[in-house]
Amino acid sequence: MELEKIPTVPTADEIMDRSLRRAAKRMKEKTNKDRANEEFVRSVKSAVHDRLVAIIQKFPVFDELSPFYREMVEALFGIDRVKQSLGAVAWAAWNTHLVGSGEARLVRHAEETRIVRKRAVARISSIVHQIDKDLLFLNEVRNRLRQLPEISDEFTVVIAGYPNVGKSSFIRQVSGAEPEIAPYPFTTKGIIVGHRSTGRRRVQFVDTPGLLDRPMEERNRIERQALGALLHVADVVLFILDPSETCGYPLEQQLHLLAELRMLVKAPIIVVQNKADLATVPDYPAMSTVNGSGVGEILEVLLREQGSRPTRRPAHIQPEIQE
Ligand SMILES: Nc1nc2c(ncn2[C@@H]2O[C@H](COP(=O)(O)OP(=O)(O)OP(=O)(O)O)[C@@H](O)[C@H]2O)c(=O)[nH]1
Ligand SMILES: [Mg+2]
Repeated sequence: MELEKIPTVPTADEIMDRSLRRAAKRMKEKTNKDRANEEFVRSVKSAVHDRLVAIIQKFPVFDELSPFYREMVEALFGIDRVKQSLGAVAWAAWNTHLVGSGEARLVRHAEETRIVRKRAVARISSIVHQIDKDLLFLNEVRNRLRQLPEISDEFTVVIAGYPNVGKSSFIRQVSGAEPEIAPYPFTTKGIIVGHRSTGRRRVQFVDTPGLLDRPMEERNRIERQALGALLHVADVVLFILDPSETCGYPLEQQLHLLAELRMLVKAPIIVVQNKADLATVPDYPAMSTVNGSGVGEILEVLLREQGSRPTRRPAHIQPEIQE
């Protein structure tokens, strides 16, 4: 996946150190002292400029990402904020080029070429250090985007519900995924993917962070990742209720969230109540991921949907715009 290939974003100091080292090597090749100083400035300018441009080029074009991954970047960092930092890097590359080229011309005619050389390096270094925060931020983005799971075009079950209802416990039971399970909300903070083979086909299970029943604008970055998966990669949704309310949230709120998702999500939603070892309500099939009761039956219901779904494209490929 493209997002895995973004290389480390260097800090301002790293960019300067490397560029100066490269320039020093080049400088040694010149016997004339003035020529050597000019070569040094040109070399620093090019090295810094090229490194900055490379950073921008290695980031994906966000508008070309699939809706799911675009939604993930938006949820985690905000696409505009990332674009702003990339814009700052472009600004620094352009200014390095301008300042460096201007100073290199001055070196040639200067009385004291060494002084001009030092001034040129100081000016370029100042430009690069002005974007140090952007470079650090972009490296943070890079590190996080690399961890995003690969979503394939296999039949995909997205598991959703309130926090702490047993979503991760379910995916652990039915697939190879091993998410953390804990008796408090928001244990799962990102999207987790697991697989299960049924005959010749594989099913992809996507565990999501818990969602709260609240207005969209109040939802945090963790919840918005869950929505991204529900909206963009689900062939079918398994919505888990916890009627025992040991999750810490009333059943009524959980049902409100279900009603909202029914309006938002295009994929069919299958509802199940978990923690049947503690409590059950009428109307929904029941299971317990603790003692395993009902889990097999729910799995069968989910897999029945598999035959009726067309295969999707991989989530990292932008669908063509329909005329
Ligand atoms: N009694 C009982 N407890 C369960 C059952 N399933 C899960 N639990 C417990 O409920 C708690 C939450 O389980 P998780 O699987 O982490 O829940 P989650 O929905 O993934 O939680 P978040 O990631 O925080 O949204 C854990 O303490 C589990 O042991 C069940 O069927 N019965
Ligand atoms: Mg979880």
